Amino acid sequence: MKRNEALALVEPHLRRERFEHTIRVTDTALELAKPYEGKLDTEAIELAGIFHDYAKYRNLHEMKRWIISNPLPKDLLDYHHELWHGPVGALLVEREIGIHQQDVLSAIRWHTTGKAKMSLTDKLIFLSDYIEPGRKFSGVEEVREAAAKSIDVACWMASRNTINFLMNRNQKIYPDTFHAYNDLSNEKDVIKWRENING
Ligand code: DGI
Ligand code: FE
Ligand code: FE
Repeated sequence: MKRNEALALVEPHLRRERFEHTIRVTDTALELAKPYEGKLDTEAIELAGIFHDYAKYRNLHEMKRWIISNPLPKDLLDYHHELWHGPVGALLVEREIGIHQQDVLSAIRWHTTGKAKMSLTDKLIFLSDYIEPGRKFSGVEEVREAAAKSIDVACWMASRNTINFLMNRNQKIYPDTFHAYNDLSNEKDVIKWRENING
């Protein structure tokens, strides 16, 4: 599927600012993918970026029904509904758009929480969603700088910042959010970064 065709399919499902965010995420992911050209399917990255927030504005009752009636983890229902649009999005992108590529669906599915053992494509979408130029999170600049050197360190920081942010607001943390953080902590660049900081 070509970029413009994909954008035309997603646009009616998103508000203007979300559509613009979608384009920035896609372009950030393609930029971060450049050093891996040849090892990565850039069309998969592009499609995952374009469709990552496909289900963002779906009706909550409808999303709940999708989770109940499909093979998705039921514990999602015990957590904030903000976490539903990734897994439900992957399902709907497959059914409604007809994209069956597992690497695309996986990156969409895990883009909010992350998970242990993310693929490089999963990581690039997860990270680009966090650092795209429109994001103003506190600490985002440090993550942008890290991304230029190590995708793993930058993903680890994004997941650390999200956990800190949520805990400071007394929110529950979905297990896969912690799994992403712990798993990334074992990557060699992250081990090195932590050793430098902790002395
Ligand atoms: O859809 P976007 O706004 O582009 O970004 P996103 O898919 O990363 O969703 C962002 C929200 O999800 C953000 O407010 C943080 C929240 N989030 C991520 N992990 C967790 C979480 N919220 C809860 N309650 N628990 C989590 O584990
Ligand atoms: Fe999202
Ligand atoms: Fe997003």
